[in-house]
Amino acid sequence: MPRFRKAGLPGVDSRAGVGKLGSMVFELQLDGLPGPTLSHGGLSPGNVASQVHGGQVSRPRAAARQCLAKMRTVLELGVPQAFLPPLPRPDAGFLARLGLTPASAAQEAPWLLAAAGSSAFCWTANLGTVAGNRLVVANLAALAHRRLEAPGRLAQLRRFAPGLTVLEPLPEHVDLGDEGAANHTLIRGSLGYCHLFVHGRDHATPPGRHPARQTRAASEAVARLLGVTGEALHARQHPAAIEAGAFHNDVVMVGQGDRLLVHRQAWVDQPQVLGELVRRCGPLRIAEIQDLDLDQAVASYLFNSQLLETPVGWVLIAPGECAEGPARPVVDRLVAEGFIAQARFVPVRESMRGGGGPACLRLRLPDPRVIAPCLHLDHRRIDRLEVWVDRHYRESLALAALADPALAGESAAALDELDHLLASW
Ligand code: SUG
Repeated sequence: MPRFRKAGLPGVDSRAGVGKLGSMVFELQLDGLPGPTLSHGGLSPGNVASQVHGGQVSRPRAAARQCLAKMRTVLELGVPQAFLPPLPRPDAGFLARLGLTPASAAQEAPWLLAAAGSSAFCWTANLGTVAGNRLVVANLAALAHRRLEAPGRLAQLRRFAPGLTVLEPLPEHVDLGDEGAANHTLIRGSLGYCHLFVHGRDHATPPGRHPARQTRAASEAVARLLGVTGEALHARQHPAAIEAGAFHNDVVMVGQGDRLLVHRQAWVDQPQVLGELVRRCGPLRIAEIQDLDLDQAVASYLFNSQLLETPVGWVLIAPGECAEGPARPVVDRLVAEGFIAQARFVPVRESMRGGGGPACLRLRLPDPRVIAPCLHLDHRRIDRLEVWVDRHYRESLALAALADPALAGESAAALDELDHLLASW
């Protein structure tokens, strides 16, 4: 298992959810790897990038390579990094339950074929919500293609995360829709900590133009199951943010430790929410961004950067799209004001085409030891995974190819070889 200077974290406070040694806190970044069927299905209403790119030819090899390159950047910063193998796709069982085969779905219901082949599981911020060593798997009840992920991820965690108490997803109903850590952030200040849960609606909220995926009832249930009800603060997403395409809160906010980067229109009653966070946690470094409108925030995905505390200070791993355009001056100002020490711009363009930026691709785990050693990465293992990707992933993929039996065979062979590789690590 690769070694990290301060990654062995004794005495994890399970309710605070953070392991600490000295003054440094290094959470594990657990990234999902896109699978060989990565495609642009246009499957997510309210997700601007998904809608714009739906139907376009995808580049599975580039997608996986870009995600591995991002993991390499995180490693270079001295932060522990692990990955989760892709789930088997296309999900023929899903189609069979609908009386379809891949071939008949291609004719009769192409969107169901796209759902069965979707590689959306790579966005692991939606895998579940974590506090300490407890994790509630997200039911992702809002969308058909994402709902398919929970059983596979549950099985993977049971296999690869022996140190985690993994709890089953909430019952699958849209009024109990739970989208995982994309709507949850642990904020910690000198006086205490707070689990910030953000929902889009409660069960009585009339539907808007775009789905509000996370419900208040789900957030409350997750807080109960994690045992953090007393430390939970529930905020509601600003309807204008959802309208603009912030289908998850992590499209307009990222927080870590005592730092919070947030768009000015992220939540309803935002001044009160920020005030309550400070009251509970003590002084916080809050960068509430005024000079990007919601459309610019969604286009750049600035707020979907990873905010990392590293041995070289605070680093923002921002999407390549922020290197220029209106987000760039904001990043430069964050550096100038000392909110971060530096920014790294990572090209994750294929993921971005489905509405997934750097932060969507990772789940944070406070204690790196809960994940099996074979999934922890170092540069040598990333080299090896790149070779594996190049051997098994197609350079390009049209949606119709999801019905190609050869693709299913290639995908199964790839996962099989990966399994053997992991067994040797
Ligand atoms: O759920 N996109 C994902 C993106 C998830 C981003 N995650 C976070 N914000 N944490 C979604 O909408 C697109 C699939 C398609 O259109 O093929 C998709 O599922």
